[in-house]
Amino acid sequence: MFHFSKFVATMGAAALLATGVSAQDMILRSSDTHPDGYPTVEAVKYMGQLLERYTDGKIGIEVAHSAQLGEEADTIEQTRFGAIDLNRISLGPFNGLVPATRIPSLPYIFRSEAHMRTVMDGPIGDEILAAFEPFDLIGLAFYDGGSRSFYNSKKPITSLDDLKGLKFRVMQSDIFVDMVKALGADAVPMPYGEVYSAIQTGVIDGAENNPPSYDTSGHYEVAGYYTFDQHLIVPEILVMSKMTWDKLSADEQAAVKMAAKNSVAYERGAWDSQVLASRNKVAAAGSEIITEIDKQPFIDAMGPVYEKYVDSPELKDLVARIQATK
Ligand code: GTR
Repeated sequence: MFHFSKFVATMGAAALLATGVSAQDMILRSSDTHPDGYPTVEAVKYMGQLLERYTDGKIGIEVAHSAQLGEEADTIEQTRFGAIDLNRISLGPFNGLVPATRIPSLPYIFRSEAHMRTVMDGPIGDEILAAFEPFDLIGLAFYDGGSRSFYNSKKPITSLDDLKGLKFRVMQSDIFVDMVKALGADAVPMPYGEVYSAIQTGVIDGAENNPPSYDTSGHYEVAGYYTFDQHLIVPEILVMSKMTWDKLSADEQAAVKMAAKNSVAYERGAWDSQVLASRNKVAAAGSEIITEIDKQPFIDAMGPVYEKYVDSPELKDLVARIQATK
């Protein structure tokens, strides 16, 4: 949906002419669960600046951060129906809708964050972006969401044994429920915005996320033990509503794609600095960060998850191609 700039509405065209200020014809509204200043929020703002430049000021972007437009699972539907133009969101909540997103959401599918970036920058990333179109969404670009690890309020986790009996919040996708079960713990799928109070009130013992989310959500205040087991490296995606996309001219569509692609390096730069800043901040606040952990038993436990979700020849091939990517 396009929104005429508030600026035009309040000043009126005559006033604009008089002041020589040009206003955008359309503002695309973009959703993000994270607060202002978070790398993904800043990257979409940066994309907006590029888009304004590429369209001679005609199209801009307004980022509705801090889940103002709803929790991720709900914003997917709103984006499909055109109530939200752009959405920066994890691939996780798409697992039920877009089968190809299951593969980069599998535990330990990427050997490292660098491997993830290489895969998503190449032909496999393009295929996954294209897989959104039948679901009324246009995949524009992938951002980095780092590695996700477990944190909890009870005790330091240094081995699989320590996970037993603990209950963790996961994103709303069955893959993550099965992943936690395969590791011997319990999982509760829950919207991101409910996690803080669920830990605080003891409904769950902890959750799993990357250091910037652990920091900016405040979860470190209620769950002081963070273990770098790095079980997931789930890319973030920026999608556009196909309803919005279809209203753009071919030139405008190309400008949107280019602006999105050219914001990726910006996000990655901001991401890398934020990971360091968040690690330092939570450590200074008293979190115990456990980095010495043997990941091999965690990796070995994931067999049943792969068996269940890599359930077609196409998905098996995708896994093999990701693993073969250097
Ligand atoms: C963050 C991710 C969000 C959201 C959140 C969650 O790392 O950037 O898009 O998926 O995790 O756990 O819900």
